[in-house]
Amino acid sequence: MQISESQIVNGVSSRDRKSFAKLLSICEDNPVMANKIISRLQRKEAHVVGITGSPGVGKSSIINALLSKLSRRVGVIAIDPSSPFSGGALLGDRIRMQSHATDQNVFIRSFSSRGALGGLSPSIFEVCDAFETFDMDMILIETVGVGQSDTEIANIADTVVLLLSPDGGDEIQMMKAGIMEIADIFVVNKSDNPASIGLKTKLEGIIKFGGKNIPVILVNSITGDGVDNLIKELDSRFERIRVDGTFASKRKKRVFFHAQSFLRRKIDTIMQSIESDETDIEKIEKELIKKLCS
Ligand SMILES: Nc1nc2c(ncn2[C@@H]2O[C@H](COP(=O)(O)OP(=O)(O)OP(=O)(O)O)[C@@H](O)[C@H]2O)c(=O)[nH]1
Ligand SMILES: [Mg+2]
Repeated sequence: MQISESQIVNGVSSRDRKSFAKLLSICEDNPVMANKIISRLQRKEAHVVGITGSPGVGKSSIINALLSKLSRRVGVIAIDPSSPFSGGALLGDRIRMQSHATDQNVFIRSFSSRGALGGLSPSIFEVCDAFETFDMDMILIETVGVGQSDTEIANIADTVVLLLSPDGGDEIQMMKAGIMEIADIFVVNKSDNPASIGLKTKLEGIIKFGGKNIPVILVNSITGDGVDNLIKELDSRFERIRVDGTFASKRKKRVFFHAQSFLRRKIDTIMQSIESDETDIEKIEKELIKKLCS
């Protein structure tokens, strides 16, 4: 049965999960319609937290641990790599977070990154806005964790949490420069591994050397040890950035990045409809502009 825009608006306002799920699908398939529906809904400014780090560092596990301790409305956006080889990882994420799937205050949705750069989904901005219309207090985004190109999360998140773990060899050495720079909070996960203390000390040394003041928190995502400290740090940061203007300026920039992502998607869609055997770039450009303006 076809569901109308007004039905979705009414459903989402009254916290109906089916209507919200439908809105998320629209975000993926039809950004124009999604933005239109979102603009008709009330939005709450949630704390948008990006969780990033190398594959296997414990991103899904820490989200699971956070969900167990956060007694508030939380949305989870998990980005699955689109590669067919990572089917196992996707299933793992679902199983790890499954225990929270029936919690009325939690809404978890996985999205494909569909080959988009930056380890995020092309519809991430619409999806994040949509979660804010569903009365969420916090939105957790798990990135694919592809390393170098994983810095786009800073364009959308109010706070970026970078996870490291001691079992990945010399992780700091392997980290690409850009990813270290976008972190607002560092978490050394897998604190049950004794090498985690050394990693924390090393990281603190690097941060101090760089003249920065970024917290490093030791966590065990399986037992939940240290997760309370992370929640405290997240909450105090959210309070701080709302007072000192960082939040407002990040949100302003987010609108720009949203527009950029929206227009890229639009151009991509038009390009797919242009004759692929056309070899004259100027003609292709003219055709694109004509379709963009129509
Ligand atoms: N010992 C220990 N193992 C952990 C901890 N946190 C996560 N793990 C394990 O590490 C493995 C990877 O955890 P995930 O949460 O799937 O890691 P991820 O970063 O989400 O992985 P991808 O999504 O595939 O990039 C799993 O086998 C977890 O059980 C921890 O604190 N201690
Ligand atoms: Mg994961």
